[in-house]
Amino acid sequence: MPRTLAALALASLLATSPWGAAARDFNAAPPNAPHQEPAFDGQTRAPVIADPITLNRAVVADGLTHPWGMDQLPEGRWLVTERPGRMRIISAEGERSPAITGLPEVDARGQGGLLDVVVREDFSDTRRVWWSYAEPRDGGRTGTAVATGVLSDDGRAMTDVAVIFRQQPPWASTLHYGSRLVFDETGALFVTTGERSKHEPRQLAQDVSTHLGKVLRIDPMGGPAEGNPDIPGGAPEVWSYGHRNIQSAALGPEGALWTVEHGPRGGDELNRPRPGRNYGWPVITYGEAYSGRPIGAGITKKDGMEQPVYYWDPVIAPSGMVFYDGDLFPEWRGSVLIGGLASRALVRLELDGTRVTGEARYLQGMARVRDVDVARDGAVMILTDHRDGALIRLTPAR
Ligand SMILES: [Ca+2]
Repeated sequence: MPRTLAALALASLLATSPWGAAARDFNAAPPNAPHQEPAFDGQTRAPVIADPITLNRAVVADGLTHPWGMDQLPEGRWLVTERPGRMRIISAEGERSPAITGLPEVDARGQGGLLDVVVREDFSDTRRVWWSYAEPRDGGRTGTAVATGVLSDDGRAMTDVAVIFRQQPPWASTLHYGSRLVFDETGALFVTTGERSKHEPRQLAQDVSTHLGKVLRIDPMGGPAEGNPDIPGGAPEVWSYGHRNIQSAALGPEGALWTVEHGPRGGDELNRPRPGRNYGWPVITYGEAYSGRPIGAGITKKDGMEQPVYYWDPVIAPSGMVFYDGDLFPEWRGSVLIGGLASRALVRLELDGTRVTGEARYLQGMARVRDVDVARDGAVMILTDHRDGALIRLTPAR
């Protein structure tokens, strides 16, 4: 098949390219906010891990338009979203289905469009899928939304579609939608959001009655989940607040949610959001505005506001994340893998409990990495964010 031949040709090109080895130089870049002090040792610039591994890369499918999210189906195929509004099934051999019909309209301007997708372990029985997207609202405004539907047996159509969450308030902005979807161990669904970037909605990250700049926790068929924190004046879906734009989220090995959010210039942060806590944006943050001016009062600490587990200055520009627990990279078990957009890298953090003890980067300079996941056989799968984006399978060269 032409598609497969093209993929093989690209795969052999990649296999001879220089991106297989781990990068060693990323901490040489100067910080954007050199006057800021971390709150504790190891909160930023963890030691560079001298990982001797070399990665093999195989392009499973290319020709995807700004792919954003993926999840693996039980029989090994991948559900993949493309930001313009398409969801497809991609086989392990790289065969792409036509776009699945029946999804609601998305607003694909700016950072919007069809975003994350997730299924549960019982997909074979239920064929149920959840996805997030930028939803068009009245007056040119938009908001993050989450829908669920049942995939038809032939994989061509989404049926019984219901919108189960609509971010309030909507805003006339095409930026900072979040939005990752993560099921917790109780079956509740975490939804991460952004604060829509503009100055006025940015302040709503601190307003617990809104859905902007929050981690939300909902019932998978709609409504707030049982067991959410009781926050005075808070919307019932709110789990944590004071976030900027969370595009990375995953359950840790201990069953707790971890997130990485896009910070300002020099302020991306790794958090382990706890119920009812305030993560500070835009009152406290590391980094500075793109103009070089301070954010707010330019402070990085305040009583009642949480410190990130880790932060990056300069930023990595995080996308998807996953905790590695597979067989192909035994040395990586317990690490968190994070896609990097501006950093054009796959980032790996080694952890000791909730402390970061080392950082490694792979594929540095190759491509904007939009999502990362682990296949059932332990291969690391990434999506590259381009007009001609790809699903790429990473294995160790042994
Ligand atoms: Ca923060």
